[in-house]
Amino acid sequence: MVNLRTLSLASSLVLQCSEASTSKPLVPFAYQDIPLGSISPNGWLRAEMETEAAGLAGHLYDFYEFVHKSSWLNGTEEYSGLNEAYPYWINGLVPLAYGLDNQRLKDQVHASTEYVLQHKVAPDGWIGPEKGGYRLLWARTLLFLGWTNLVDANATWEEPIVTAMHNFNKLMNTMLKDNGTGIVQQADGVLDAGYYFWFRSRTQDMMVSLQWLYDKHPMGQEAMLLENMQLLHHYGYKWENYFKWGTYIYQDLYTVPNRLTNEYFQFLHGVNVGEGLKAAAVIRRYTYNDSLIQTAIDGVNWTMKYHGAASGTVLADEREDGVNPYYGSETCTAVEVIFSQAYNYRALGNGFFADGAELAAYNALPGAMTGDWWAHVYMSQPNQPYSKNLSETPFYDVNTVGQTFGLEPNYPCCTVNHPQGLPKFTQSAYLTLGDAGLLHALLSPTTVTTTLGNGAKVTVECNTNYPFDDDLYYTVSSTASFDFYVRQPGWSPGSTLTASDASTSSSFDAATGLTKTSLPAGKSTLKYSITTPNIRTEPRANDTISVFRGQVLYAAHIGSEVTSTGPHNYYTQELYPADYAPPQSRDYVMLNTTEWNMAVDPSTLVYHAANASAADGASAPGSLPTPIFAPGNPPFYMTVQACLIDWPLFLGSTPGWPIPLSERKCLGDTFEAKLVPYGSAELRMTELPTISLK
Ligand SMILES: *[C@@H]1O[C@H](CO)[C@@H](O)[C@H](O)[C@H]1NC(C)=O
Ligand SMILES: *[C@@H]1O[C@H](CO)[C@@H](O)[C@H](O)[C@H]1NC(C)=O
Ligand SMILES: *[C@@H]1O[C@H](CO)[C@@H](O)[C@H](O)[C@H]1NC(C)=O
Ligand SMILES: *[C@@H]1O[C@H](CO)[C@@H](O)[C@H](O)[C@H]1NC(C)=O
Ligand SMILES: *[C@@H]1O[C@H](CO)[C@@H](O)[C@H](O)[C@H]1NC(C)=O
Ligand SMILES: *[C@@H]1O[C@H](CO)[C@@H](O)[C@H](O)[C@H]1NC(C)=O
Ligand SMILES: *[C@@H]1O[C@H](CO)[C@@H](O)[C@H](O)[C@H]1NC(C)=O
Ligand SMILES: *[C@@H]1O[C@H](CO)[C@@H](O)[C@H](O)[C@H]1NC(C)=O
Ligand SMILES: CC(=O)N[C@H]1CO[C@H](CO)[C@@H](O)[C@@H]1O
Repeated sequence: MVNLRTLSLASSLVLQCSEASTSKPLVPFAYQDIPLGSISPNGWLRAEMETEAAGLAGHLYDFYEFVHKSSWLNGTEEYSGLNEAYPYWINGLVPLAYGLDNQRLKDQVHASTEYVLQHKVAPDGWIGPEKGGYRLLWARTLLFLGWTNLVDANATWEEPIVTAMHNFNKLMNTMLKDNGTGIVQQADGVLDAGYYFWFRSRTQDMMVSLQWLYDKHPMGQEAMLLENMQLLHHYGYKWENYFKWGTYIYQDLYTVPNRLTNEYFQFLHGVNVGEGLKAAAVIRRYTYNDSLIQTAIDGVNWTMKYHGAASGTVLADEREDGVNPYYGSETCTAVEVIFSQAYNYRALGNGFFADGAELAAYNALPGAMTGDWWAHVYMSQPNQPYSKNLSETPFYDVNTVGQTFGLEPNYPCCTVNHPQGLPKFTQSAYLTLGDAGLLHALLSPTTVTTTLGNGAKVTVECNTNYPFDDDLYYTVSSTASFDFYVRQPGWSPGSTLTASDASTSSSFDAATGLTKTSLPAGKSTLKYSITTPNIRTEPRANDTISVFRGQVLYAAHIGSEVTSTGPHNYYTQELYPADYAPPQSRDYVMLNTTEWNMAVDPSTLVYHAANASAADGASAPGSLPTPIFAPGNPPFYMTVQACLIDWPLFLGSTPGWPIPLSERKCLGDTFEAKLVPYGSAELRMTELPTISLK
């Protein structure tokens, strides 16, 4: 059944397609990506990713029923009718396996992909199970993000995956033209807003893969790919309309009428927001509408200003609220923010996005994981002085165990979605510019080997303890001359790039924030030093501050008494049978062994780096403890003078708003508090009330 509205929409789309040349390229990325597998982590980042691979992410396929016995594979398990667990897994595991060149994980990726291609592709082009009877497009979105990465990394997969994706694209075209089947309704016209809601907020993530086909493997299908992007946009929720001043809800959501919250809920769900931050940049690629650049900047800027955490993620539990430090943030949101910020940087070239990607990768994500990467929280609170089954939930839509570290606290989506964060960050570390340029975009210890457009075969190895340290050491080899670029973070007042060959000079472009140097064929060594003030504070609500050194957020350390059990079932909250998960999978209770209700005097902050910087003239940094984000491991900390103040609990369960500055007075003696990197602080106070102790 096709109604008139659909027909008129379809005919106008046909008109647009025939007017445009079908092979008109999409708007190019500001900087081009480099295929997965060409960039690998070094130093502390390799240790983190190896810990991830040896932890929960690297063992989900072996035991976790929503992956191991997924209805996408040879099983029947799903945690919801969205059928999204295996697709989330493959989205994260492809870059983890190929980023580390980890054969065990590559074998899992290959075996499961082979299974899906052989058993889960229907004759009409549909891919995946229809458990629950639904044909929801959503889960395919995640599968395709994994698949496109796999094809880029390994050409063996190109033919079967590109074929399946084009066949699916044709089926999706008939579904979408049939009154939005698969996105707003089922084939029989039945609406289930609960399930359909999600994809309508997330269509840009499907467009990313359709654009990949269009750019790299169009097979003459440009017109249909374009029409599908337009139809997805037509039926989807429109982020570019929400990220408009006048519509955008910048207030704390608890202070606006419920009517508004309900009407806009699709734009207020934290994971939706994390994904939607890239929508404007994605849509611009086929609409050629440059006013979407400002929309993308505003969307990120307002989200972080009015609903953001100092750690770089979005406060939303699960709905956005405001900036109260007891509001929580899903681990899923952190990894989606990293992916969207990295995408925006690649698409638009504004360093603001790269800063955001680094901030979330170096703070929000590790702060949500235990050091061994076996347990994660569902909700991270900026002020989280204990992590336990709370007496009352302070969250909008999350239960009392949401901020405990475990296997699947509150809901399993973050169990299967957390793996993508670091691997996708790592694969975005370098980008190319034009035919002869290579850019170190997301500063990190990483090595890239690639061939540039001018034919130069280049390897750049970067050794660094950044973001803990300020020097990046590069060893470069190239078969031809090329231009090497490095990004300067937005908070830095300056940087120097010096080459071993003194005749090589470099120049900084303030508009792009990039320093460029032209390197000859052969070997070069370079040292990039970023001027980093030892202490940078940012004001937060109600006369509180967050403290940074460079890209590292520091939080007041809270001593902990840790106990653990085997994992609990998220739904029944009962313990799983003892043999359900590997013994490393634990659910934790972490209690404060000190008082947390402190105010600090910012003028007394002192930074301490035992022996962080390498000696002058060194060509590599010293090594850091492994894994760097385990509690107590980072050899960097700050001290500050503090005293305890009155600080009421919210609902008797969690620290509430700090009392107003005018009412703050010390309850006892002044003491020295210690601040540690947020990513290593499972228990922490991140938004610190200020007080004058002079
Ligand atoms: C088309 O979808 C809308 C809701 O999106 C629904 O109200 C309408 O009945 C559908 N029409 C047909 C012919 O299926
Ligand atoms: C699926 O599992 C069943 C029972 O465990 C087994 O008999 C069958 O061979 C499996 N099929 C595949 C393709 O792995
Ligand atoms: C590419 O995939 C094929 C098929 O799974 C596999 O045999 C091959 O080892 C993979 N290549 C690499 C470099 O991993
Ligand atoms: C371009 O995008 C802006 C922002 O969403 C919108 O207001 C404007 O109408 C669009 N222009 C065209 C020609 O579609
Ligand atoms: C973000 O918004 C603030 C104003 O609130 C403005 O000063 C700043 O320049 C904006 N950032 C970007 C990257 O546009
Ligand atoms: C958390 O506490 C509630 C009672 O407040 C209880 O029903 C639930 O089982 C507890 N969950 C866990 C995982 O201990
Ligand atoms: C832990 O915090 C609670 C308040 O939430 C406080 O009453 C208690 O004294 C603290 N524990 C210790 C050991 O300081
Ligand atoms: C700190 O010093 C120790 C012992 O001299 C050394 O092994 C380590 O590499 C140094 N760490 C850093 C980060 O320089
Ligand atoms: C107790 C208190 O002063 N709370 C304020 C903290 O800041 C937020 C955001 O500015 C205000 O809405 C609260 O009223």
